[in-house]
Amino acid sequence: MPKTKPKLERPKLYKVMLVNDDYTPREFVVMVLKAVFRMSEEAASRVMLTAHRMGVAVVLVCARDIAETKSKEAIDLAKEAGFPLMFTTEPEE
Ligand code: TYC
Repeated sequence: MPKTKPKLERPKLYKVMLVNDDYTPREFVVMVLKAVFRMSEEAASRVMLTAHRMGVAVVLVCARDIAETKSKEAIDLAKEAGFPLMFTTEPEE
């Protein structure tokens, strides 16, 4: 009898996306990326500029719970400071 290997589904990965807006200062976006996503100044500036120019940028690809927790943390920081900065999460194809 052929051995049936139990298929272990790999958990789906999620993307955290940074969304551009017209009001949040660039420096604030960079600060949030560094504080919440532990990015270097250079990486944070690059991602911020990509979102600024293209409308959105991928910040992180990770497990769903981490993606959701981190994007909420980042949105909350912006809310406290009175900025409309937005992060979204979506499953990777
Ligand atoms: N567009 C903003 C500005 O010109 C800066 C910004 C960049 C805001 C990226 C959000 O995801 C963002 N002040």
